[in-house]
Amino acid sequence: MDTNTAVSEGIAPLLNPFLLTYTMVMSLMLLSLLRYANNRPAAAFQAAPILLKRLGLPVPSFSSSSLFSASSVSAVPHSLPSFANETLTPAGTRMPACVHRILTRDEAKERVLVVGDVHGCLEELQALLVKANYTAAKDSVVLVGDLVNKGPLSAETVKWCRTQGFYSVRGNHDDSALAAYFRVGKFTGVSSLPQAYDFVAALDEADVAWLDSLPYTLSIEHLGVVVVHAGLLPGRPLQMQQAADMSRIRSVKRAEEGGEGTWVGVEYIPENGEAEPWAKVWSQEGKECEGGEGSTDARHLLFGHDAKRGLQVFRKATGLDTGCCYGRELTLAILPGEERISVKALKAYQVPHGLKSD
Ligand SMILES: *[C@@H]1O[C@H](CO)[C@@H](O)[C@H](O)[C@H]1NC(C)=O
Ligand SMILES: *[C@@H]1O[C@H](CO)[C@@H](O)[C@H](O)[C@H]1NC(C)=O
Ligand SMILES: [Mn+2]
Repeated sequence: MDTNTAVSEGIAPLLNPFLLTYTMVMSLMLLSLLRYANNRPAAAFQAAPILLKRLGLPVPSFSSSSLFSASSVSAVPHSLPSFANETLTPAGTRMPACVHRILTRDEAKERVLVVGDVHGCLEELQALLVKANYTAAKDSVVLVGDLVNKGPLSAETVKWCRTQGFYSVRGNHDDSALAAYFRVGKFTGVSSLPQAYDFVAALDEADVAWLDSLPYTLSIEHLGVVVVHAGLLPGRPLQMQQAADMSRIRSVKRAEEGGEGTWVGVEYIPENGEAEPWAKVWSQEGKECEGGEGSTDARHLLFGHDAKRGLQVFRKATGLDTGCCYGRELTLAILPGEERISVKALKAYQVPHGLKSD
């Protein structure tokens, strides 16, 4: 057989009118499916068998639910609205679309690893996850916020945590990074940022969008846990908590107004007993800490932000900021259960100076 015959025999089946029509119909169907799937992936796969049936073609046996579990479909995260009605964060950026995120049982993997303040210490974070035998298949990671500033690899930490699909709540430093990026709040009108914020130039749009999406709290309801960066005011329902308290408090003292059992948050650690660790008050027995309907009191809080006090273990709250950026340790809690593990910092990246910026 000569070359020409071989070529024409090879092409001939493609010129068969039935096959041509079939190919065109399939391509058109695929195109419209793709367009549909772009907006509603689950719906497209529910629609697919109907289209196939109409065209008299065999319907594959898989169901849409086996392709898309509840968690992979949820573009809109599970959340609770905030009734504090704030429009701006304490740093002057816009409030996140979702202030109180709920991590559902379907979304959470076998273990949930809750990590203290990373502050750019990416190498220590990776070493800590190795020590915890982290695998993406079995573990969800939730960070207590303050991914950036003080340590060496702020932008890299944001990028890595985002691309790994980690969850995080929002810390005061994450808020500040956004304020620096958008030149709002204390960065309004600033043309060249302070050197400590050089890293924001290395954030791309996806990194910024991810930071902007970070909620102030993340509730893992089936584990009975709420993650927050700094703390919550005792006696106040979750949905009434304010961003400044959630991202900045270390201590609480009795309010002069508002009656018995009303607390105000403060950022400092008092020497003279005029205020107490918020987590200690939160953990006290008794009615004054109960927040009524929608209260988080029955749950255990995991938080960071307070490197000076370091690991804090109270009955209903555990503080995980063990000062990695100051040369101490990075710590994570393994849920469910009580286990915690830590790694030592590779070096002291920063000397603690005052507490306001922890
Ligand atoms: C927030 O808005 C809701 C709905 O308008 C209102 O019921 C609630 O009292 C507001 N909260 C505060 C703290 O003003
Ligand atoms: C990680 O795996 C090693 C080896 O199997 C084991 O000894 C260690 O306890 C595990 N650590 C954690 C935190 O699960
Ligand atoms: Mn902090």
